[in-house]
Amino acid sequence: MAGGQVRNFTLTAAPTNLTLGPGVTTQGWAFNGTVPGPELRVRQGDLVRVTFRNQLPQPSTIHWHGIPVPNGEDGVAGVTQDATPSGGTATYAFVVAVPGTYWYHPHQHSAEQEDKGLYGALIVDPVTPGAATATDTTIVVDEWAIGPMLTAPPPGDGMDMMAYGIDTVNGHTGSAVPPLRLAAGQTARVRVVNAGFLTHNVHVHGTAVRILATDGHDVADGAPIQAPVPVAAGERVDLGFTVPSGSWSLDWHDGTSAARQITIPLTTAGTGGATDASWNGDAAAVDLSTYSAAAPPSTAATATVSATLHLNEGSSGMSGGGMSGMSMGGSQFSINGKSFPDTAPVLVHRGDTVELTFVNDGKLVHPMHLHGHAFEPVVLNGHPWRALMLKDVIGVAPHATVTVRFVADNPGVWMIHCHELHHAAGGMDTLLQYAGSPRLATLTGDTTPE
Ligand SMILES: [Cu+2]
Repeated sequence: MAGGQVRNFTLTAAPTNLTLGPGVTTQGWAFNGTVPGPELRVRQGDLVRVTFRNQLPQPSTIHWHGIPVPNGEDGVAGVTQDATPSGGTATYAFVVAVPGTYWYHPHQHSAEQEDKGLYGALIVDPVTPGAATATDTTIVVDEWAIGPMLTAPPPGDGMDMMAYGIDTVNGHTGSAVPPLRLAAGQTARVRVVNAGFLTHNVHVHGTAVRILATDGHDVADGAPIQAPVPVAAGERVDLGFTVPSGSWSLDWHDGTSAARQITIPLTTAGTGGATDASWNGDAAAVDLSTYSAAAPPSTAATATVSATLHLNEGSSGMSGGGMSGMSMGGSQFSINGKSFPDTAPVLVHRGDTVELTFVNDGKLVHPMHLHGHAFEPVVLNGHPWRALMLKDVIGVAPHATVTVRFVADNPGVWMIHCHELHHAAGGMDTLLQYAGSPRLATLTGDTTPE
């Protein structure tokens, strides 16, 4: 790898008055005064050194989502570090070995802290550039619960999530969403980061797109598609397309009316900048497991460790209760019948080929995230996954069974959790534990990674 540079950044987390759109204001929390926080743009091989200044009224951390950092830099309160106290400062340092689209957010009280606006993109450019793209745009999508009725994040999905009535892209909603100005015939790359709790299906009207990368990792020679592309909570998808002339736009089809607020007009230079006003909130999204790409799935060695994780709403002793009647802070989300921290860890040795099978026994989508590693989805509901994709989040639909595979090559103690962070806060978390790796921090006092 080419010699890297040392890249220094300072991220200050503090309460911030936010204006998301005309008349839409909220008291949020932000990095360096903006939502999203500053985009950290670095090059493969760089040493990234971040000074974190915590001016929040509570302890916090920063997690580098998708980057295979050394365990001690992972930013998980109570697992890899003690949270940085209010008024305190911490330093993170890690080499970015893998190019792609990543992001950062707290991992202490994250259902609350990330929800208030603490997130930003971390883009790693490759040492050897691929095909040139004329434009490279990052879009971070999120939902907001704004209104006099709500004083805290709601505990679940369904009715509770109806409180999330405002959607934003890059911190803007409605008429405050700026148009993307592109030239017809240009090759465009759009990096979509989902910092919210819901799956959002992104759709570029007026042209076919290719999936260039999932969760930072290139997808080789993917087929062009017209349908919306699903992006689960915590997930990233890079889309590539040739900018058409005429009317078009980028919008979202995820079954919520709030998605209407974040249509991005795409203004083609020289054509007067018409936008596509059509909107079909019910358009079906492409099934990523059937996406075709030139590179075949890997035929990795047989797993040396296999674990099955049954995901459910309601832990043992609470089954049959459904969502109603469950209270915030209880153990309403489970893995194999237990809620974190009582869940059983997945035990591995360095060099193991690990297969995790997620079985969704519940009624809600669970976007499952693994820290410190990228995995390859290999089987969905008994059928082989068609295209080779490396990912760190996978949306597991109700009643679905998904098997993912990875090599245990980054020793430590790592979170495996649902990235619908209300579910994580309710206990849908466990640990990937390497033999011989010390756990660097413990859950004490106010510490909670979710
Ligand atoms: Cu979940």
